[in-house]
Amino acid sequence: MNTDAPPSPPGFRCGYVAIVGRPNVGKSTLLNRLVGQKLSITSRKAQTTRHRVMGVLTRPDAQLLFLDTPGYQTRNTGALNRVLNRTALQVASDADVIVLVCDASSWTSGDEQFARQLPKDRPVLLAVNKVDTVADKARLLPMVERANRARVFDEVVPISARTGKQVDLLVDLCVARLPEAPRAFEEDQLTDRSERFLAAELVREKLFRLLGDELPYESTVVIEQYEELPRLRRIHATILVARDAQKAIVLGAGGERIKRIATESRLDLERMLGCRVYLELFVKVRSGWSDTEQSLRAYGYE
Ligand SMILES: Nc1nc2c(ncn2[C@@H]2O[C@H](COP(=O)(O)OP(=O)(O)OP(=O)(O)O)[C@@H](O)[C@H]2O)c(=O)[nH]1
Ligand SMILES: [Mg+2]
Repeated sequence: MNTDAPPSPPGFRCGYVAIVGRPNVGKSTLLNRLVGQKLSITSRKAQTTRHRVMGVLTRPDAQLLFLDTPGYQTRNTGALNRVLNRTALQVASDADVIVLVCDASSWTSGDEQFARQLPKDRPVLLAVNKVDTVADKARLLPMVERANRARVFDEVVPISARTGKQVDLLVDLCVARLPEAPRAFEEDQLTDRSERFLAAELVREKLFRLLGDELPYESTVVIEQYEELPRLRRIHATILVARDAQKAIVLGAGGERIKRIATESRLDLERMLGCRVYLELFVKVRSGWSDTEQSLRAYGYE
């Protein structure tokens, strides 16, 4: 928090808004829409997000500190999954306002189970996302009724993170529930994450997007070297997998796939950083890196 910030106008509000929910409901897409820039990676696969990512939205009357979280999963029980679920609940319990995102197609037992675990003493807004995929909006009513049986939500807002529909309304409803406080970050600051972190995440996104169902769940990206030069970044990154067979999948026949991952990552990085990027990408096998919470911590999983 910045204690040197100039005084904010009277009545100014500032606080944390946790964005939580099951995997794949559109939390990261929503965060990016809220701040108007891609900060958090997205894909069709479950549990794309693995770290808390903050996005700052500053308005004349308020500063919202949105926290994107890993999707809360009830199926897998491994160490990585445990850590991701814990992050989601921890962020929710530290926030001033909680936005629970669900998919407009249905309210599932997974949503139900997660909703019941959220803190009882905090405002929870239900964002029913992907309404662009529902032609008959009357279908949302029975779903919202079911959701309200799990807990009483302070507000229910149908939104589309993809088109931006009603996202402004969601922001207004969050602002109304934030405490009065001066802003915590500079007006032009968008996130608390470093370029280096965002670079690793963009590579991981390509891995998630370019590998079909054979994507090894136990893969991650480590930045080995990150050199900031004028109008150029020189980055060495390693994709870590747990087994030799997974390495072969990531490399692809004749190294085709890793080449594509590298090219698409580089183009995205250049767009994000606004400068040229030189990216070298390696694949390494490190068996057991995701087996224990201790080794997960060594790779940046809190
Ligand atoms: N049609 C439609 N698709 C959406 C919308 N929001 C997100 N999606 C898609 O849903 C998929 C999952 O989006 P993400 O933002 O990665 O979901 P997430 O909740 O962050 O997922 P995890 O990080 O895995 O928990 C992506 O293919 C998005 O493009 C929406 O409003 N409408
Ligand atoms: Mg996500």
